[in-house]
Amino acid sequence: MSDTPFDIDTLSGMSPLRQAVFSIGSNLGDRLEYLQGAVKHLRATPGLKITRISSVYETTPVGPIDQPDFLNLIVTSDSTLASTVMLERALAIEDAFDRVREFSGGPRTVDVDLISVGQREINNDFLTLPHPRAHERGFVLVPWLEVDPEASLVGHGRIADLIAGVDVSGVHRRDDLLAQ
Ligand code: PH2
Ligand code: MG
Ligand code: MG
Repeated sequence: MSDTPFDIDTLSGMSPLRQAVFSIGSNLGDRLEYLQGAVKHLRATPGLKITRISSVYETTPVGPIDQPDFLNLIVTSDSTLASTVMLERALAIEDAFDRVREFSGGPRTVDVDLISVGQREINNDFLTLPHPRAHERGFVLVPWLEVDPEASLVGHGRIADLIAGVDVSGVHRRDDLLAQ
């Protein structure tokens, strides 16, 4: 064991400082509690510093499955972690909340999605960046625009422009709820 504050594994896993964006959603159980818990775990992640947390939004489920409404929010961060490490962290946070998910796209206690990492474009079996559906999802774009009006999604353009082509009628800000 080293007596320095950094161990060699952490150092060798470092990447340049980049903005990493996460989307968090819940539509089962105490939805706000799950969002808050996921934010807390992201905040406790070494090598990742949260920069903004959006308002909480009540959102109509997107996709073919009939399921309860979601609460969604966006977290932006500055991170030196490799993208795969951030994805593993997101999955570990889901596990920490005993995520329930019967089938893909169905209801879940908590979903932590890695939306984008700087200008990185990746497509492999484990990870696709940017998230392949982020550009067409109001529940991602609306909260993201709120915290970063100048944001853009690599390969797709400015968030502000993407929103113009997306149905955002099911995305409602819940000013009575807060997850920090
Ligand atoms: N997540 C999905 C599918 N549909 N709809 C909303 N409104 N919010 C989500 O987070 C969401 C969804 C799959 O991850
Ligand atoms: Mg998802
Ligand atoms: Mg997911």
